[in-house]
Amino acid sequence: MAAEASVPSAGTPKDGVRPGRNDARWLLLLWIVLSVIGCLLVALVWGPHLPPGRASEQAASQQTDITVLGTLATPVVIGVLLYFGWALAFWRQQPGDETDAAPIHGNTKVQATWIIGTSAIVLSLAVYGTIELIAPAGAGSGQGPQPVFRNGLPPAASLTSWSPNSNNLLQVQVIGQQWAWTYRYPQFGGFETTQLVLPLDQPVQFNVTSLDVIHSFWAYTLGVKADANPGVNNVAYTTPKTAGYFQVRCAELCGIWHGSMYDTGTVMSDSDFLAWTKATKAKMASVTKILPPYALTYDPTVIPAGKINQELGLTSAGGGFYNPADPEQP
Ligand SMILES: [Cu+2]
Repeated sequence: MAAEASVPSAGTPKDGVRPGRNDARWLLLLWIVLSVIGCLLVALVWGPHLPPGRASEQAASQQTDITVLGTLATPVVIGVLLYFGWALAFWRQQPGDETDAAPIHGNTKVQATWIIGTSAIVLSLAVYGTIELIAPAGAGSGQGPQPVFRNGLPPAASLTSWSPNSNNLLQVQVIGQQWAWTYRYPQFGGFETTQLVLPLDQPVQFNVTSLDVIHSFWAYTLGVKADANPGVNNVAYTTPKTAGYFQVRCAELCGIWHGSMYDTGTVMSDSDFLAWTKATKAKMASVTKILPPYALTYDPTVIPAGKINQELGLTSAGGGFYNPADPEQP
């Protein structure tokens, strides 16, 4: 305990100065009692309410990590505040006392305690943090096109079909564009929609990309945050554990309407999810057939604008899709 640093080497009880030895004992006792209370409060009372919650496996793992870090930091914070408060209350300059305090240096016990204590805390947290960052399938973060940390999840066996509880990951492509998210479901005919719907308790692989600038797909209550880069497929995993709604935001300043890249996703039962995919596939059929074929990345400059305009009954000058090859368009 750093309190020993305050022990005056030649301190005397005269002139209203309290004996240092008692201070150290009191500080140590108070620190232990307050730390035990503080750690219990942080771990058991505050912990379950810390973000990002427990709506997915990845989110739950992140909440546990934050609770562990918060609990370990509590004795440190209490130690600093207690020492500071004690110094203010009892070690302040006495009225009429113009002398300096006794100089202290070279306290080997305090120095060794400090160096060993802080080294142990920092190094053990570095190991814990590193393991936790990668163990739960990359902790929900984007791992690039070839994810190393899969947490036992299999690669997608089929890109043309999916059924619940199969050995085949559900693929959801997240496409960022100024200024909206769209989602493509390759295993259900490749339809593209503005609704993000996921089945409960099923592992999901997000393939995140962008059509223009850098965005960041942030479904924070699912514990997922992955950059959406043009020309890059960025893979992130989640397994939703709570049915209901979750928020999606863009976490990368991507232009003037960045703030409007805000979505509400839905987690529903397997049967509801399958019914939704069936209905959406049918509803979007006319659009799906003019979309570019499903791919992990897209080059928006080669999207067949003419074909799309033709399918939609628009002329190229009629305000249809922007075609950079068309000199009539701005
Ligand atoms: Cu954005």
